[in-house]
Amino acid sequence: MTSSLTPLTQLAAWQALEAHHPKVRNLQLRKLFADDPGRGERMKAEAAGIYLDYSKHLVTDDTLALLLRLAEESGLRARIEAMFQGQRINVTENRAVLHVALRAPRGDVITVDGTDVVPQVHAVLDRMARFALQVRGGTWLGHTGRPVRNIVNIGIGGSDLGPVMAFEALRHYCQRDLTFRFVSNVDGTDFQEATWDLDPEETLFIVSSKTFTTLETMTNAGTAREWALARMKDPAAVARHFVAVSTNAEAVARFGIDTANMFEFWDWVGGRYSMTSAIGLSTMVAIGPEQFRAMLDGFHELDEHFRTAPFERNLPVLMALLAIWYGNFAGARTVAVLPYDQYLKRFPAYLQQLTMESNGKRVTLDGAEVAYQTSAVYWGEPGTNGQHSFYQLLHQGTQLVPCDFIAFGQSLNPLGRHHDVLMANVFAQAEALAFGKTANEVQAEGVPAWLVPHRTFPGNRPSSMLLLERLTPAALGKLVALYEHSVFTQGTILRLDSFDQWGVELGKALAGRILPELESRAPAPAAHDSSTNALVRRYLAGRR
Ligand code: G6Q
Repeated sequence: MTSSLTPLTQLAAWQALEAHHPKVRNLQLRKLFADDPGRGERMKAEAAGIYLDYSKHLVTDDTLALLLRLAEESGLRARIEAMFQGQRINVTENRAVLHVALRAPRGDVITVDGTDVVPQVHAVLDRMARFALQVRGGTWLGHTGRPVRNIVNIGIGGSDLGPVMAFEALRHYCQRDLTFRFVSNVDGTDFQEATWDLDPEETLFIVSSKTFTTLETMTNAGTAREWALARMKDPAAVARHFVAVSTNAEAVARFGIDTANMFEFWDWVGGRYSMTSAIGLSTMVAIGPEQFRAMLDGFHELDEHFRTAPFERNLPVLMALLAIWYGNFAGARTVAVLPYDQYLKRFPAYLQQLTMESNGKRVTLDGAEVAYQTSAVYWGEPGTNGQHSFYQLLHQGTQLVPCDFIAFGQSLNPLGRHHDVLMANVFAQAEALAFGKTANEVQAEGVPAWLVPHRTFPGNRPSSMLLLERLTPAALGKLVALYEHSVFTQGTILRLDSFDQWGVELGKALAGRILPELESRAPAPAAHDSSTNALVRRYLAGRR
């Protein structure tokens, strides 16, 4: 590292990138491809079964060389090692960051404060597997002796988005005679709609909460207990119908869940990095322990790639460097994530938390205000649906939106011509974005002059293409790990603590102050600003 004291924007590589930008600001993808017929073959990287085509980006070999220098000057290599070695790199919470230990094979050694955590990880995985097999085999009986058939995960944020995304992504591998539901929102509608058709005697709740204090989760868990006991009457039923995933055994016991039915994890697992911990219990019940282990192996393969591959062939590093290029040098503010696989319909929502809660920060690790862009806004929808909605803006709007296309060579549901149609579309979209259609080309088709501007596509719109063979549990693991490490790389270069989330606290605290006013039906005069006071009064008037 040049020096952690040298501000990022003063690093030689950063300054070189600034000097380089004017030289490439007018790059044209059409020309780049015409001048270099091998570009599409050359600008690719492949590892762990993921093929990344980054040739349709507005960069030259020089741009990439400078970005790679930036990674070196930012001390990325040392920081990766610090993470893998269990150092407390989450400085504002004084914690190690070891989601990589959750997928380390048995026998690996990863220590936190002198203790090897890998045996603990596998002990919990083994307990999860025993439990999952009981539920899947119909031998986990409810209080009235009937097998559990419905599994409801209650959790929010990191304790929901991973499980629900993984369930949707891996539906193909799920045991179909079990029903899975996910309740996260404190809006009672979420609980009501998730449970209205379920029989409490056959329903098991997994209360997933690292802290076991989260308002939404505890409110939903309390409602679930009432719902179950309204039918079964006997408080002893809680032991058969509730299990917990948490780091807080005391609070779990206080809730009435037998701690023998608690699956633990550790403070070195961040919420949004927790889907491979016991937070993945619903996933394991859904797909079975063997497939869950295959998913962990996929994560691990990508972890090892990230740790060992040279940066110029390192997929997460390349993706992160491109993100930094667009956010800080090319003026992009958002990234569209466009999976061409219906099973990945919740993947963009999952990535929103991973990316924006990690790097949506405005101060560096040492508290100094940043003088550059941090995280982009991530958003997206599966293709081809998005094509009939917001792609208009991607093709002809005024904003630069780099796109991540994700596609699979083989379909899990090979029906007729569907998959070829799907893949033709994903390739075509990347092609259309990059190369567009000129006014001359439009004119040549006989389009009347007045319509030509409307039908012209400027092109030159960048995208990455991530191609994988098949959406298996392992492939999902690789894909998630790819983004996790890209986020970490961006956070490292941008000098952020990618593992805290202080930005969620203020709203929580203010809600805690407003709630008593709402529940007591008594607005506290002048408790807030005039707008909030008026809103509280109006709401309470409506309640009467
Ligand atoms: C994620 C965040 C956050 C967290 C939820 C739920 O990184 O920490 O989304 O996962 O607030 O917290 P609990 O698991 O403690 O209920």
